Amino acid sequence: MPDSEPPMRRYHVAVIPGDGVGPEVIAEGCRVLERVGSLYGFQLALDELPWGSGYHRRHGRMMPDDALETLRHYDSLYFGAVGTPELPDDYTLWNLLFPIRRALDLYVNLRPVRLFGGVAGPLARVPDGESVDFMVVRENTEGEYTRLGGRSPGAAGDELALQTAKFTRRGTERVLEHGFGLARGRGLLTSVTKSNALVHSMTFWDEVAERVAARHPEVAWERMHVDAAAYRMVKDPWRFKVLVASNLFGDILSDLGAGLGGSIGLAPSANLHPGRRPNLFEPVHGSAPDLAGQGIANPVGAVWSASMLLDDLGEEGAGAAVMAAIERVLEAGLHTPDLGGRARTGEVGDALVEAIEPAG
Ligand code: GGG
Repeated sequence: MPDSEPPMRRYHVAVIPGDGVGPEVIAEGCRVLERVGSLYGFQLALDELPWGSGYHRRHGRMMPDDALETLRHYDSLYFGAVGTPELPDDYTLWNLLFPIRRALDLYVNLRPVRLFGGVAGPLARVPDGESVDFMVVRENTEGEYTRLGGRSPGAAGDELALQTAKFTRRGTERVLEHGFGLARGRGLLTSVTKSNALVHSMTFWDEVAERVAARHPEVAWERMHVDAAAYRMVKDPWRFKVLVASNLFGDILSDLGAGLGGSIGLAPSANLHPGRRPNLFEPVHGSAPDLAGQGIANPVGAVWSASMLLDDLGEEGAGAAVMAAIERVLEAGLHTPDLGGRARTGEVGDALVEAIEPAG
């Protein structure tokens, strides 16, 4: 009997390039995904979904009514950016990206920070033997980003706006659990709050952190206020390994981390419901309308996000090959203008595709 070939691994990925520079960087990410799939023996069916502000111009909404149901059938989601000067930012965000994150309950927003070789970061000196390489675990479905609250017109000068944060035991516990799990392989966990000022929500977070920490006695951990974390992230960022923070604090600290890494154009993110699919992968940067159409956006954040997507599909070898290609291209000095270089988006994409090494 001849040995029968195992069936080709095949994954369905919904690609939502979105607005601004999103389509430009996601196009490079798709080229990288196709190349690495052909080298590593799997097929990726990449279905482009033209949702976002362009869709809004034609249909009066950011995505179709059945969009969230459509997405559930995919193995993975690859997202570009959302936002356009034509529409209010809160409208575009709350009618595209946020509904997707919430409908799929993608409660972990994992944002790695790394200062690559060949990239001039803003830090004067990283001590020998240390490296800037940490993860921000951002709570992604509740916290400060809710629609709870409202505005009261009042008399002139007396207007009032209330914005209420929401912290549930389940929501807080599960994101901290994820952080402690990650820290097992990486070292110190930092739980970020501001419990001296936010006496209800953040003291609650601290209590939940104590409880989760007790289940992980092998993990070294600390509590830190967000202002102190911002300071230490500039002063000695190499001390951090895994930070877990609320939706707002995680959003802010991961942008600070992107600055430490040399450019927000390099920063990736994964929106995860661990153990479930589909998850969503997107560069941290927004739509950057000022750069759109010029062919100079940095595609590395989108391509690094594609590497995280591959890891999530169980194609870790391919994911590592994409990371190695990023390291080589940055080290060789092929940099877009955000990193002080002159390379164009497509040139960096070409180099990344070329730099992917076949499976050993
Ligand atoms: N690719 C990311 C993107 O388009 N971000 C827009 C944004 O403002 N996101 C807010 C968030 O991540 O919560």
